[in-house]
Amino acid sequence: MTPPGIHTLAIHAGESPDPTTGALVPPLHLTATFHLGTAEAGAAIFAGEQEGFVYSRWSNPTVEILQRRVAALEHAQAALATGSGMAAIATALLNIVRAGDHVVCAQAVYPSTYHLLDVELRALGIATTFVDATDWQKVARALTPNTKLLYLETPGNPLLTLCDLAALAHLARARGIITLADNTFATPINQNPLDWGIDIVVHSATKYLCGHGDAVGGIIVGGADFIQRCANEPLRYFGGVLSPFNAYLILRGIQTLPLRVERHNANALAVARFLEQHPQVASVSYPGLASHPQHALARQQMRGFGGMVCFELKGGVAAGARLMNAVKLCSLAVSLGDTRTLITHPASTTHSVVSRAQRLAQGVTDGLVRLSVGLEDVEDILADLEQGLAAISNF
Ligand code: LCS
Repeated sequence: MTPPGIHTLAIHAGESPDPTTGALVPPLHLTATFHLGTAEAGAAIFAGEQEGFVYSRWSNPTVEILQRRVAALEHAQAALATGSGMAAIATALLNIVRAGDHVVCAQAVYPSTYHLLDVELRALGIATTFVDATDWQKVARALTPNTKLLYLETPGNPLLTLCDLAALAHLARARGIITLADNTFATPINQNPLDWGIDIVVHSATKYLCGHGDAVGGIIVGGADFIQRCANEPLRYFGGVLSPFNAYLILRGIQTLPLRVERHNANALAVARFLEQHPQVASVSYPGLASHPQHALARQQMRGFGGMVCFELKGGVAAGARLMNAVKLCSLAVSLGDTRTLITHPASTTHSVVSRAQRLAQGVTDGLVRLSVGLEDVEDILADLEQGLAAISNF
């Protein structure tokens, strides 16, 4: 039998009708604890001799359906849901590195990830070297005998630079180094890092997986042993678990993920093309544009180019502020992957947690604007940007 298609998996993977009621929609199990049955059954569950739910910090049936579904979409053996994208990243990291270990991380990653490695984990004795991971030779030069992990994000937040997943996975594997890729921007619809040899994938499920901007969550996917250890050690004891309620919302959102991503891809390409020819715009970054320096790599490792677009206004930071105050349909808000089009100015928001020097080294200039292109009619998005850009020159 041919394997199910992506829309079928997004709707059905990991679920079956509820055995007690027949409910077709996975029930929301809002319970902290579970009846253990008998003293003997409870002891057997605790001893690991029998399967069973005990406590929702350990596992929860609604959360487990989400985990099975994302594992299927990412072509992975297993997945583990967490309370946020940062909890997914922290849990995965704490399952890999110990004091004395070294991490090599792509320079262009979500700034809170940068901070987690650069400040929080450094304080625990874990050193990180940040490199331009668009160039595999720079990555190779940064590896040391105690490098345990190569951390990647592709496309990177917010500049949309890419890492060559196959080349970097090959480089790391030859040296026994674990590879991890944050696939939040691409989604499993546009890219499956495990298929290119990456060991572990993380997502902020807050974004496209949920898709409606109403829940914070995260997920780690990878091999069954790795995921089991994440569940039994860092997640259980540091405690960054996902609420069953948020798992329910994210599961609901995932059913339309392939449909939504298709439209995010189409709307973002149209917006990128519009911006590229606009006289107020100095440059546009979108992996789907021929002008993107890694467009060939994008075509090779991605099936679609995503909903995120970045651009630099000729008028710099002042023009950016005017644009953000002039737009009406686009919402001035952080986060991404929502149905709504969101517009941000990274220098004053997401990237304010890193120093200006680090921000500039990452290529995040003062006048950079980031768009999470939503699912509205593209004509309406373009009209709003047009009038917003006109307001800059009319100032
Ligand atoms: N990874 C990436 C690529 C992200 O963009 C974010 C959040 C995270 C991980 C963390 O996920 P969270 O804990 O928020 O679920 N990115 C945000 C952004 O660009 N604006 O606001 C949040």
